[in-house]
Amino acid sequence: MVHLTRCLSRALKSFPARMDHYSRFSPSPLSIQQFLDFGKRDGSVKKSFVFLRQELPVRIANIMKEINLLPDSLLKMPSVKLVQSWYLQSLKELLEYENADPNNDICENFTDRLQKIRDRHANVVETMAQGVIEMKETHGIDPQKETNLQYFLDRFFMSRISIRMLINQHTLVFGHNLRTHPRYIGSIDPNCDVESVIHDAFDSAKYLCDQYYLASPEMEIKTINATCKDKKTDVQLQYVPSHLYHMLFELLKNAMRAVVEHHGTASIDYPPLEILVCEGENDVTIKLSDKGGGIPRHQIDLLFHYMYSTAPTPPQPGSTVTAPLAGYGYGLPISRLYARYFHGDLQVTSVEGYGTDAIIYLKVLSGEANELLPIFNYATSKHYKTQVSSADWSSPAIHNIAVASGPRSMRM
Ligand code: P4A
Repeated sequence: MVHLTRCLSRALKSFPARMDHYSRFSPSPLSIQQFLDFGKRDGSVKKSFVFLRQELPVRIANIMKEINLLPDSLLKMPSVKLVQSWYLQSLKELLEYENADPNNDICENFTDRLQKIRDRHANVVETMAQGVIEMKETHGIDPQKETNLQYFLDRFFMSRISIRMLINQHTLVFGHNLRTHPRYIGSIDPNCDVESVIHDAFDSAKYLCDQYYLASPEMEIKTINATCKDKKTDVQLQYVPSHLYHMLFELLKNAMRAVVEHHGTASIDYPPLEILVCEGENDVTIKLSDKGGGIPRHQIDLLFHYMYSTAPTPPQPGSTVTAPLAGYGYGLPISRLYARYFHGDLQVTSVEGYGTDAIIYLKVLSGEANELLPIFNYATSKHYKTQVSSADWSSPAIHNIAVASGPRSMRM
């Protein structure tokens, strides 16, 4: 007993050192092609185990280091502490495999462990959002803090997306679970049909919209395969359908809400959502156009701000709350992260008074679709320390600041 306690305390003491060790490695991004190759041909559970027991601690340690750069006012919030404790626990559990012999038993045990880790982190987004709300309520927020928080949350949630991708691939390819989709390699569909994902996301968004407003607009899809000479028009690519679904569901909810609220719930004939799917040589582009009245240009950026989100209270276990159609949740910022994760993008442009276009860009070539991962290094900590300054552009409201005498053109 005394021995065990001593071992444990020694392990805990050396723990920051282990974390430092792993945080000094840069994460290794994989492409969709590499994920596929691994799940199809070279896939051995041992190889995957040996890769993940290094790569998962690297990604976790990198982001844990970055969490430590957050302002104290946020770090002290109970929700943030809880999230930190999950990361710490998961890192500890993964480090148990550091020197393990990659035999069948260990590999099987590792796969089970990954599933437990994934479950532990299921509510990270809601809990982190809660922490931000707690901080806003107790300490308030200034522009500097807000900029840093936006920067952090983008990187933190991107890291989470990437860690879940690794865990999902390993557990789906090598675990015992029944395969729900025979075509899939883990969570990747080698023939992901864009139009059918649009239909799935549309049905779900329409269901919510009908429930909420008792009305909903239709959609019209136009598909162009610009690279095919034989006029084969369906657009397919190697992609993660659940990621695409997430983005489309979010954008369709927004578009439906804008259309119904702009035209009123009494209207019968809403202008349909127009969706263009086009495959070029580089990009698969999906453009959603609605005639929902649009939003002013200065509000576009706000759509992607975590801080403008209202309180999404963490769901109580077992509860079945009906989500509002499109609250200012984290839906859009996280959808953009999904797009950027494999080097695509998500952009929103609007014509105020008319309607909004939202565009998703995806890489056609799975070899170019590399993970985009945050790296913790010196530049990262510098970013958190640098003050936001916009002192070298005029601002409309300030006319009465005394300036040093002398011709303006000579001031540097
Ligand atoms: N007009 N256009 C959009 C919204 C309004 C819009 C809107 C009022 C704003 C916030 C919101 C949902 C809709 C759109 C498509 C988009 C984004 C915004 O992709 O028509 O909730 C976050």
